[in-house]
Amino acid sequence: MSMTNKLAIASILSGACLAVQAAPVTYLAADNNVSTLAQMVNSTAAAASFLSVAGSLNTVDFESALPANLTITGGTTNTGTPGCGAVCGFNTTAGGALFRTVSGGSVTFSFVNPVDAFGFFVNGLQTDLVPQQTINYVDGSSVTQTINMPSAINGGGAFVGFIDYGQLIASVTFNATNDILGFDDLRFGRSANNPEDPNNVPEPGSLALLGAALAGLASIRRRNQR
Ligand SMILES: [Ca+2]
Ligand SMILES: [Ca+2]
Repeated sequence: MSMTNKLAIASILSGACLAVQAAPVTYLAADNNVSTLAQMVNSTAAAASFLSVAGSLNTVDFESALPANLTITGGTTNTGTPGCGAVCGFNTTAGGALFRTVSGGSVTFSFVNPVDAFGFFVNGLQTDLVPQQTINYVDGSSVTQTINMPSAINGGGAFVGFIDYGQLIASVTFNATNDILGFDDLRFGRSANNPEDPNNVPEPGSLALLGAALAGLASIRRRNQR
Protein backbone atom coordinates (compact mmCIF):
# COMPACT_ATOMS: atom_id res chain seq x y z
CA MET A 1 0.00 0.00 0.00
CA SER A 2 1.34 3.47 -0.82
CA MET A 3 2.11 5.97 1.93
CA THR A 4 -0.64 8.25 0.56
CA ASN A 5 -3.20 5.50 0.97
CA LYS A 6 -1.99 4.73 4.48
CA LEU A 7 -2.29 8.40 5.46
CA ALA A 8 -5.75 8.64 3.94
CA ILE A 9 -6.95 5.63 5.91
CA ALA A 10 -5.32 6.86 9.13
CA SER A 11 -7.15 10.15 8.64
CA ILE A 12 -10.51 8.40 8.14
CA LEU A 13 -9.97 6.19 11.20
CA SER A 14 -8.97 9.09 13.47
CA GLY A 15 -12.04 11.00 12.24
CA ALA A 16 -14.23 8.06 13.24
CA CYS A 17 -12.61 7.97 16.70
CA LEU A 18 -13.16 11.71 17.21
CA ALA A 19 -16.81 11.27 16.30
CA VAL A 20 -17.41 8.87 19.20
CA GLN A 21 -15.54 11.01 21.75
CA ALA A 22 -18.15 12.93 23.75
CA ALA A 23 -17.89 16.57 24.78
CA PRO A 24 -20.61 18.71 26.35
CA VAL A 25 -22.73 20.87 24.10
CA THR A 26 -24.11 23.76 26.15
CA TYR A 27 -27.40 25.64 25.94
CA LEU A 28 -26.83 28.88 27.85
CA ALA A 29 -28.66 32.20 27.75
CA ALA A 30 -29.40 34.97 30.23
CA ASP A 31 -31.74 37.91 30.79
CA ASN A 32 -30.97 40.83 33.09
CA ASN A 33 -33.33 42.25 35.70
CA VAL A 34 -36.23 39.81 35.57
CA SER A 35 -38.89 38.73 38.05
CA THR A 36 -41.10 36.44 35.93
CA LEU A 37 -40.48 33.64 33.44
CA ALA A 38 -42.25 35.71 30.76
CA GLN A 39 -39.39 38.23 30.99
CA MET A 40 -36.79 35.47 30.58
CA VAL A 41 -37.00 35.57 26.78
CA ASN A 42 -33.43 34.52 25.94
CA SER A 43 -33.46 31.85 28.63
CA THR A 44 -36.72 30.38 27.37
CA ALA A 45 -35.35 30.18 23.81
CA ALA A 46 -32.25 28.33 25.05
CA ALA A 47 -34.44 25.90 26.98
CA ALA A 48 -36.46 25.21 23.82
CA SER A 49 -33.26 24.50 21.84
CA PHE A 50 -32.05 22.16 24.56
CA LEU A 51 -35.34 20.25 24.69
CA SER A 52 -35.62 20.01 20.90
CA VAL A 53 -32.42 17.96 20.86
CA ALA A 54 -32.69 16.16 24.20
CA GLY A 55 -36.30 15.06 23.70
CA SER A 56 -38.33 13.72 26.61
CA LEU A 57 -36.56 14.12 29.98
CA ASN A 58 -37.50 13.88 33.65
CA THR A 59 -38.93 17.18 34.93
CA VAL A 60 -38.78 18.54 38.48
CA ASP A 61 -40.91 21.64 39.09
CA PHE A 62 -40.80 21.46 42.93
CA GLU A 63 -44.61 21.68 43.09
CA SER A 64 -44.70 18.13 44.49
CA ALA A 65 -42.27 15.68 46.13
CA LEU A 66 -38.98 14.97 44.33
CA PRO A 67 -39.00 11.88 42.09
CA ALA A 68 -37.35 8.78 43.58
CA ASN A 69 -34.62 8.77 40.91
CA LEU A 70 -33.14 12.11 42.03
CA THR A 71 -31.51 13.35 45.24
CA ILE A 72 -30.76 17.04 45.77
CA THR A 73 -28.26 18.05 48.45
CA GLY A 74 -28.30 21.78 49.22
CA GLY A 75 -30.92 24.48 49.02
CA THR A 76 -34.50 24.51 50.32
CA THR A 77 -37.78 24.07 48.48
CA ASN A 78 -40.06 27.03 49.28
CA THR A 79 -41.97 29.99 47.83
CA GLY A 80 -39.10 32.42 48.27
CA THR A 81 -38.52 35.41 50.52
CA PRO A 82 -41.39 37.94 50.51
CA GLY A 83 -40.26 41.30 49.22
CA CYS A 84 -36.92 40.03 47.92
CA GLY A 85 -38.32 39.33 44.46
CA ALA A 86 -35.96 39.36 41.52
CA VAL A 87 -32.64 39.28 43.39
CA CYS A 88 -33.51 36.16 45.47
CA GLY A 89 -35.11 34.06 42.74
CA PHE A 90 -38.65 32.96 41.82
CA ASN A 91 -40.84 30.12 40.57
CA THR A 92 -40.84 29.51 36.80
CA THR A 93 -43.54 26.84 36.65
CA ALA A 94 -46.77 27.98 34.97
CA GLY A 95 -49.44 27.97 37.67
CA GLY A 96 -46.85 26.97 40.26
CA ALA A 97 -45.36 28.70 43.30
CA LEU A 98 -42.51 26.56 44.63
CA PHE A 99 -38.85 26.52 43.62
CA ARG A 100 -35.47 25.74 45.18
CA THR A 101 -33.83 28.58 47.10
CA VAL A 102 -30.06 28.58 47.53
CA SER A 103 -28.28 30.94 49.90
CA GLY A 104 -24.84 30.55 48.39
CA GLY A 105 -22.76 27.39 48.58
CA SER A 106 -23.28 24.45 46.29
CA VAL A 107 -26.06 22.08 45.31
CA THR A 108 -25.46 18.51 44.16
CA PHE A 109 -27.92 16.54 42.03
CA SER A 110 -27.41 12.76 42.24
CA PHE A 111 -29.12 10.46 39.76
CA VAL A 112 -30.15 6.84 40.32
CA ASN A 113 -29.73 6.23 36.58
CA PRO A 114 -26.76 8.04 35.00
CA VAL A 115 -27.71 10.95 32.73
CA ASP A 116 -26.15 12.70 29.73
CA ALA A 117 -28.52 15.67 29.62
CA PHE A 118 -29.22 18.26 32.33
CA GLY A 119 -30.77 21.72 32.41
CA PHE A 120 -32.59 24.20 34.64
CA PHE A 121 -33.83 27.78 34.97
CA VAL A 122 -31.85 29.86 37.47
CA ASN A 123 -32.75 33.35 38.66
CA GLY A 124 -31.97 35.95 41.30
CA LEU A 125 -28.53 36.14 39.67
CA GLN A 126 -26.19 38.99 40.52
CA THR A 127 -23.08 38.00 38.63
CA ASP A 128 -21.86 41.59 38.75
CA LEU A 129 -21.47 41.20 42.53
CA VAL A 130 -20.38 37.58 42.99
CA PRO A 131 -17.70 35.26 41.55
CA GLN A 132 -18.51 33.20 38.47
CA GLN A 133 -21.03 30.43 39.14
CA THR A 134 -20.29 27.05 37.63
CA ILE A 135 -21.72 23.62 36.88
CA ASN A 136 -19.31 20.71 37.46
CA TYR A 137 -19.62 17.01 36.78
CA VAL A 138 -17.53 13.97 36.05
CA ASP A 139 -18.34 12.41 32.70
CA GLY A 140 -18.27 8.68 31.96
CA SER A 141 -14.56 8.74 31.14
CA SER A 142 -13.60 10.38 34.49
CA VAL A 143 -12.99 13.78 32.91
CA THR A 144 -14.23 16.64 35.11
CA GLN A 145 -16.19 19.15 33.05
CA THR A 146 -16.82 22.75 34.13
CA ILE A 147 -19.49 24.94 32.56
CA ASN A 148 -19.47 28.64 33.40
CA MET A 149 -22.89 30.14 33.93
CA PRO A 150 -23.82 33.08 31.71
CA SER A 151 -23.51 36.59 33.13
CA ALA A 152 -26.78 38.04 34.47
CA ILE A 153 -27.13 41.14 36.60
CA ASN A 154 -29.64 43.00 38.79
CA GLY A 155 -31.58 39.86 39.59
CA GLY A 156 -31.00 38.16 36.28
CA GLY A 157 -32.31 34.86 35.05
CA ALA A 158 -30.71 32.17 32.92
CA PHE A 159 -31.24 28.80 31.38
CA VAL A 160 -28.26 26.50 31.83
CA GLY A 161 -28.32 23.18 30.05
CA PHE A 162 -25.91 20.73 28.52
CA ILE A 163 -25.84 17.45 26.63
CA ASP A 164 -22.74 15.28 26.91
CA TYR A 165 -24.08 12.67 24.58
CA GLY A 166 -23.63 9.02 25.54
CA GLN A 167 -21.79 9.75 28.80
CA LEU A 168 -22.75 8.25 32.17
CA ILE A 169 -23.03 11.16 34.61
CA ALA A 170 -23.92 10.15 38.16
CA SER A 171 -24.09 13.62 39.66
CA VAL A 172 -23.95 17.31 38.79
CA THR A 173 -22.83 20.06 41.18
CA PHE A 174 -24.00 23.65 40.88
CA ASN A 175 -21.69 26.14 42.62
CA ALA A 176 -23.82 29.14 43.56
CA THR A 177 -20.78 30.97 45.03
CA ASN A 178 -22.21 33.50 47.54
CA ASP A 179 -25.29 34.60 45.63
CA ILE A 180 -28.80 34.07 47.00
CA LEU A 181 -30.73 32.66 44.06
CA GLY A 182 -33.33 30.17 42.94
CA PHE A 183 -33.70 27.42 40.40
CA ASP A 184 -36.73 25.62 39.01
CA ASP A 185 -38.04 23.35 36.24
CA LEU A 186 -35.06 21.06 36.27
CA ARG A 187 -34.64 18.55 33.42
CA PHE A 188 -32.47 15.47 33.49
CA GLY A 189 -32.14 12.15 31.70
CA ARG A 190 -30.74 10.66 28.54
CA SER A 191 -30.71 12.70 25.36
CA ALA A 192 -32.71 11.35 22.43
CA ASN A 193 -30.21 12.83 19.93
CA ASN A 194 -26.53 13.66 19.59
CA PRO A 195 -26.34 17.48 19.23
CA GLU A 196 -22.92 17.24 17.53
CA ASP A 197 -24.27 15.21 14.64
CA PRO A 198 -25.92 17.49 12.04
CA ASN A 199 -28.22 14.65 11.04
CA ASN A 200 -28.74 13.65 14.67
CA VAL A 201 -27.50 10.17 13.81
CA PRO A 202 -26.55 8.43 17.07
CA GLU A 203 -23.35 6.52 17.83
CA PRO A 204 -23.97 3.59 15.37
CA GLY A 205 -23.33 6.16 12.58
CA SER A 206 -19.73 6.44 13.77
CA LEU A 207 -19.44 2.67 13.69
CA ALA A 208 -20.75 2.69 10.10
CA LEU A 209 -18.03 5.23 9.22
CA LEU A 210 -15.42 2.96 10.75
CA GLY A 211 -16.85 0.06 8.71
CA ALA A 212 -16.67 2.18 5.54
CA ALA A 213 -13.02 3.00 6.28
CA LEU A 214 -12.19 -0.69 6.67
CA ALA A 215 -14.06 -1.50 3.43
CA GLY A 216 -11.99 1.23 1.71
CA LEU A 217 -8.80 -0.35 3.07
CA ALA A 218 -9.81 -3.73 1.62
CA SER A 219 -10.64 -2.12 -1.74
CA ILE A 220 -7.25 -0.35 -1.94
CA ARG A 221 -5.48 -3.57 -1.03
CA ARG A 222 -7.29 -5.41 -3.86
CA ARG A 223 -6.41 -2.63 -6.31
CA ASN A 224 -2.73 -2.76 -5.30
CA GLN A 225 -2.66 -6.51 -5.82
CA ARG A 226 -3.68 -6.17 -9.49
CA1 LIG B 1 -41.94 25.53 40.42
CA1 LIG C 1 -29.17 37.06 44.23
